[in-house]
Formats: sequence, structure tokens, C-alpha cells
Amino acid sequence: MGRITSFYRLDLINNFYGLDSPLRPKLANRRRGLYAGDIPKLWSAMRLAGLVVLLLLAVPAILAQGQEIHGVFALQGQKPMTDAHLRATPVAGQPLGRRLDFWMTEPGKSDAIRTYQTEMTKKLHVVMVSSDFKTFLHEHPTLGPDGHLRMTEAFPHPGTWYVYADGLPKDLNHQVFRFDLEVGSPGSMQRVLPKTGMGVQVGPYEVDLSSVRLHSGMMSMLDVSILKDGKPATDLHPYLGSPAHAVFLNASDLSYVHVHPMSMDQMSMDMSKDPPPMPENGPSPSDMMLHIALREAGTYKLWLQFRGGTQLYVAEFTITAI
Ligand SMILES: [Cu+2]
Repeated sequence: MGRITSFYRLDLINNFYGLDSPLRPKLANRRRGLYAGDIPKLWSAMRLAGLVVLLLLAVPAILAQGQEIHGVFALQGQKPMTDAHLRATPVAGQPLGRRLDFWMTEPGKSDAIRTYQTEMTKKLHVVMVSSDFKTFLHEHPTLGPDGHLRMTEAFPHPGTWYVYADGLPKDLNHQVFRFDLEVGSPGSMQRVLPKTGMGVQVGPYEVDLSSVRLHSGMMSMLDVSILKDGKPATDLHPYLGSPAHAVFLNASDLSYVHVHPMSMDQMSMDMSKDPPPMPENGPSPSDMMLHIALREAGTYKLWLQFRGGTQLYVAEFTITAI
């Protein structure tokens, strides 16, 4: 019996690995009830069931661990000085919730860079845009002592999100990376770029630009004015130290440009460096000047974010650079 059992064991091993066992004809001939014919079938069924159980166990474990995404350098006209990484982990009970963990490394190294310069009051600016260009979010993760910048985001709808991490690691210049993150299901790749003209209405404000056509490859000056009830708005406040934040995305290669308009007062200061952040609760002018250099010709979406009263607003424009 011991011998037969070991024959069966060998046969089962061979069967498991899909090998043709030289023992099988002998064993089949023995026709010992259930053993000879049924065990291989039973074993196949058990293997299948085992695989299903393994998959059921593994998928939630993989999901809980999150997805690591390598950042694509996205700052228009610049070269990367670091690598960037994002781990996105689902939040239990929130299908559209993700814990986002960003870190940068020096090329070829694995240790997270631990220091970031503070820019516009924050260590990292995270801009998230839905793949159809309809939704714009701007958030700020918290830098931990381990060099990881973490935040939790409840995405307003499923889809593919272009997540841009914009910061100044160590003593380096701006490093901006794009991460393509799928939340729930893939989003439409059809980018919505309506012809906006030079004025758009957002909430009670009208935002006017002096032009929506720029020349690429050179510095342009755009006047920005914000009106309320047809008059210059008087209830504006700085947001993150600036009268407004302007993010341009090139609709074809998704390259990124982020600039801040200056108040006329700031323009009379030393223009070679950034003006000091404006106090958050102080007033902000309704007229400002945006210095913008788009290096690539093409169509861009501009999101201009500002604070009116206690609320944040985003004015959206389609800009053509020729
Ligand atoms: Cu900004």
C-alpha cells in the first residue's frame, strides 16, 4: 500500500505539472474504486478552486498595498534633476478615495529626498486634472520626516486623473512630474477645450484677460482683471500668498506651466526674485499682470485660481499659442 501511495504521489506531482506520468497506465489498471480514475479529476478541480481562493486573497492584498506610479517629467522646456514616485492606495469604504504618497529621489538612488523649499507657503503643490480637462483640483500634501509627502484625496468622480506634483526639492529648481492615475474606471481622453473668449464668468465674478492668443517662445504680459457687478472686485484675498495661481496645460503633450500674476505694487519691486507671499487675510487687487512664457506652440487650457470673499474660484480659459 505504501508503495502504491508513493506511486500515486508521484503521479499527482506529474499531473500537477502537466507531465505525462509513466505510472498512470499501471495505476489506471488497478481500478481501485475512486483512486484510479477520479483522483486526477478531483485534483484538477481542487487546483482550480485553490487558484480561485489564492486570487481572492491576493487581489485585496495587492489593492491594499497600493499602486506605485513613476512620474513623467512635465515642466515645459526643462530637464528633470530628480525622479519622482507616487503610491496610490485605496481608502476602505470610499471607492473614489485614495491615499497619495509622493516622494522624489536623486537619479539612481532609492532614498527619498527629505528637504523641500517652501514655495507659495507649501512644500509641494499637487494639481489634479481629469483626463477630459473638465475638473481641476489643487491640494497640498504634508511632508513627513521620511521625505514622503502624504495626503488623502476624495476624487469627485471616477476616471483617469493627471496628477502633477510641483515642488522645489533640496536646493534645486522646480521639479514637476505627471502621474496618470486611474480611479474607479478609465476616463475619456477627449479633452474639452471650449472657445472661451477673453472673459469668463465664475460665481459672482467676471475674469477678463487682455488676450487669449499668445506668441510661443517669448515672454508675454497678460492683464488679468476681476470684476463683480461690472466693477473692479473689492472682496478679493490672496490665495497661498499670491493674488492668483495660473496653471497652463498643453492639450497635446500635457506639459505644465505654473505662474503667478503680480499686483501693480509687486511689479515695482525687484523683478529678479519672487515677491514675498502676501498675507492671506489682507486684500488682493482686482487688476494684476501675468508674465507668461509658453515655449511650445499649441492649444492650452488655463485654470486661474483666486479667492473671492471666503471661497476659492477657478476661471477656465482656452489659450492659443502661435
Ligand atoms: Cu500657484
